Amino acid sequence: MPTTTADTDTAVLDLPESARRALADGLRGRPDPADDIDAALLALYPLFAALPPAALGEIRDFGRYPDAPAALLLRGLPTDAELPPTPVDGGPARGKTTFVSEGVLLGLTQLIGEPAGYTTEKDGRLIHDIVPVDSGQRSQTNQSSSVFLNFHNDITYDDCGRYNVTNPDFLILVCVKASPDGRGATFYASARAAVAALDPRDAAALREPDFRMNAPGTYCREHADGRDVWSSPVPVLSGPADRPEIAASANGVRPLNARAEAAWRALQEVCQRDDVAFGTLLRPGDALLINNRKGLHARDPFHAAFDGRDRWLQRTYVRRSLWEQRHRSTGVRRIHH
Ligand SMILES: O=C(O)CCC(=O)C(=O)O
Repeated sequence: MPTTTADTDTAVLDLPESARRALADGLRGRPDPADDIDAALLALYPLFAALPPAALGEIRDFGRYPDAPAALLLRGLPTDAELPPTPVDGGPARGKTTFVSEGVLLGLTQLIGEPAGYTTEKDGRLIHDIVPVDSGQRSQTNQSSSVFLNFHNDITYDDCGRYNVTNPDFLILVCVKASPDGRGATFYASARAAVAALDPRDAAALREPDFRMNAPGTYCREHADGRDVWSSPVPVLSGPADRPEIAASANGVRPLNARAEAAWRALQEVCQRDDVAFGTLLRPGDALLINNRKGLHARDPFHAAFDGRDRWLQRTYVRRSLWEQRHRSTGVRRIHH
């Protein structure tokens, strides 16, 4: 059974060695799933459905129930025996000859929803390589390394100007390589835990549409000629008091009045508290399942040498259903503008 940390709304689940071995056997020799994503998903389905029932139930619940943990750390997953150098350009690794991490990512994804890609994020790929990039070291993007990546949720900027509707419901991070300097911890602060720690006046102010959110840094750089792209005024918190939804851009939140400014600062402060945020240094064999609506995530700085040994995660964006974003379809299944 998972270890649940009630205050932080997170759970840790260690898979038994027999489950790791079964997945490792099933993933051995598989082709690159990017070659035919639906064929890969189909082949992965029975493999992951054969996980021990307690673990399978926990992962399925994570994807379904409002009262399930907001983040779930799975440990004891199989890893690739040999790895090429960590890519340095934010793109996929050249020379990866086994696809265990990709199989783990997609197999878990399929237990909670559908992998979804966006042309404005990693060129529409379904598997994202999260690696430090020299030119983005200090940016508020997943390419950064030398700065704290602020508490945020992942936004897929919607040209229709709708801020939150088509964001991923979940993201999954699989660790391929940990940072050699032992830093780069990932954090998750659930909205529920944050609200419980906030002054009620600040929580109320965060529910007002008094904030503008910047589009993701990669969107601004690659799709808006380096300009910021501010949303219309939106709230940070929404939904029922006992199950709030939260949204905040890593690349900038602009409070529109003094009350909103104070509340935004208070939120940043409580997210730094150990009793609010869950922190983990991801290692190979770990996968962190993140509910992108129930909470915000962040990452500590780490040293990047761009020498092929740097920290390397892989990520998928997961939608419960692809239906609500059909207006963004590129015509290629799963890929959206
Ligand atoms: O690198 C990490 O641990 C977090 C990555 C992240 O913030 C993201 O993928 O949005």
